[in-house]
Amino acid sequence: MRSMHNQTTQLGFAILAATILTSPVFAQRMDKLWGDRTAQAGVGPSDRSALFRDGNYGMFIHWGLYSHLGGKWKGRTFYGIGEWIKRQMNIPDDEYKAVAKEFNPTQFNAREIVRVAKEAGMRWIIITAKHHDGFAMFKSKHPFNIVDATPFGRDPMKELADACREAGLGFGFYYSHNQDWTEPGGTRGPRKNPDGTPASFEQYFRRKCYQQVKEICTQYGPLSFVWFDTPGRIPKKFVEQLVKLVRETQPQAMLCSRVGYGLGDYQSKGDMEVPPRNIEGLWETCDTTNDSWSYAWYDQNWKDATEILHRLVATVARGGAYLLNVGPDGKGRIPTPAKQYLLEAGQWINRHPSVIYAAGPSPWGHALAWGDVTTQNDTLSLVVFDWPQDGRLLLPGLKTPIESARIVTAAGETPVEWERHGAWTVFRVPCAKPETPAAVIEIQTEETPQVDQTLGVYPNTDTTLLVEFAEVTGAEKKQLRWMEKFGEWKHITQVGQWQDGGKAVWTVNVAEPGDYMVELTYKGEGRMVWRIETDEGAMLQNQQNSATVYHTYPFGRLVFAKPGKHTLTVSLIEGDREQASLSAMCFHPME
Ligand code: FHN
Repeated sequence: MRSMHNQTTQLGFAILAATILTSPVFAQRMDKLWGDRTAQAGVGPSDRSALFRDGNYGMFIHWGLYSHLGGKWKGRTFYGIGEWIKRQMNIPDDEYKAVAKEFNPTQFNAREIVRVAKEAGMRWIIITAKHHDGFAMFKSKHPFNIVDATPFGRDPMKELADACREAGLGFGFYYSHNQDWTEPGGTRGPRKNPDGTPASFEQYFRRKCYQQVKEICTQYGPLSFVWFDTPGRIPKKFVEQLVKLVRETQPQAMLCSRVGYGLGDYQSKGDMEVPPRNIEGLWETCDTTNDSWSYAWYDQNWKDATEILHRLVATVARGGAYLLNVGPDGKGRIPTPAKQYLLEAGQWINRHPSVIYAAGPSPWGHALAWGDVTTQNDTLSLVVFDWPQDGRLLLPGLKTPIESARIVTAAGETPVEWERHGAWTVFRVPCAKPETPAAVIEIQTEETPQVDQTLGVYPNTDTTLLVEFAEVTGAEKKQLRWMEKFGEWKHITQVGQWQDGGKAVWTVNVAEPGDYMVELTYKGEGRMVWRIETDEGAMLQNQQNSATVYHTYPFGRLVFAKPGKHTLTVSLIEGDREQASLSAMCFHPME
């Protein structure tokens, strides 16, 4: 199982391909590309947002001419998100366009894709109608399209739209409105027309973008979404025209914030970003089943069912919707491992629909050590991935009286006893995990659940304290993101720029006194001495080496003498203060 905690640890072992990709400048550039990530307010409950708000889980599909290349050009592999192969491998326009003559996805089966999405528990599909390469996967007046330029000759978007409708799934299009690498005037496209005259963005917009958006909005029946991407520096007037067009032709369609200028209906987070704390309003995280969005022959870094569910549940618990991508290959088939893990996850969702659909966010505001919590009115669903071995599931901070508690499995419901110990509720559970990948305990509270959100330190489960939740003085708390190949973004909150006396302070609620092995996750340069102190006077100081990637280092044993609220302070005593970047502290209860 690859929990998100483990993933963070694993980041430490990854090799950074190019330091430029980690630079803040590059990350800022992505901010520009993803655009103003605010969204329009005022979408009410009975309107077009209903599917998005209640469905919480959709399928994203990146499929295009690049899928035929599958990450390989003239015998060389591009190790990055596959749909960028044209640009990253500098494939000349005429050679790229000629690929269309070989693109014949005869195994494409819209009904099969819809079956997978439906059985996976997804409530809508959004597919790339045109990506940055400029190739239209639908019948268009522009000749560079799948119906007119390939031997395939079918309109797969029509087939998929119909299949979704038939199966009762929402359907939407991704459209790259700003970048078009093969159309004169498109961003990053040719600067000149074939006759040598200069090409303008306005020209690209009028002749291709606007016309094609009209086509996708009028040829495929009602759409639930129009998902524009990478607005970059597109002038506002063009975005306004697209928004007007979508509103007029597809009044039920939701627009994501990547249309630009805050004109979307909901916020789209950064690629592959599951936020650590709850976010208000309508928002989505788009993620992918492996590293690439589109099919790449070498990419076997699949998320298994556990990881898919972990990320889905975490997103829903933070208040968002999860849009999970698959990249069908050049023949039109979803890769088998993606299918298998999605369907496995779907079986679990099918057993626990109320954990996902129309579920509210966790009153804790963040993940808990063993998993996460979603809600339906006064019912809390505790989704337990890391099942405690000692028959006690500990829940910190629930202030509202509990009416009933039960373990819910496919076989039925088993009542659970509980006791209150200070701010903690201890549920008496079987030592064996009742269900995999996650067990669900449903708690009915007597009234709307009220919670003290203080982070818990658990006596029977490892606890990771992210710096996201620390008060920081004399150092800088900042979100970092980077990619290790190209386009597969990693996100972390870290504390850097340590001044003398700088510190990160967590307030925690310790369930039981005891001994804990403490680890720190950080990166930097050379040896570093860190100090960890508690408000009880316990202190741990130790030296460890560092690396240019995040790595988790053991620091030693720390003792809590009394249960209850404590503060934990981490400071850098010696080491390169500029380079030191702390991301988390972890507590392992000692036997
Ligand atoms: O550049 C694209 C990328 O290829 C992919 O489509 C993702 C999906 O969110 N959007 C852009 C980068 O953010």
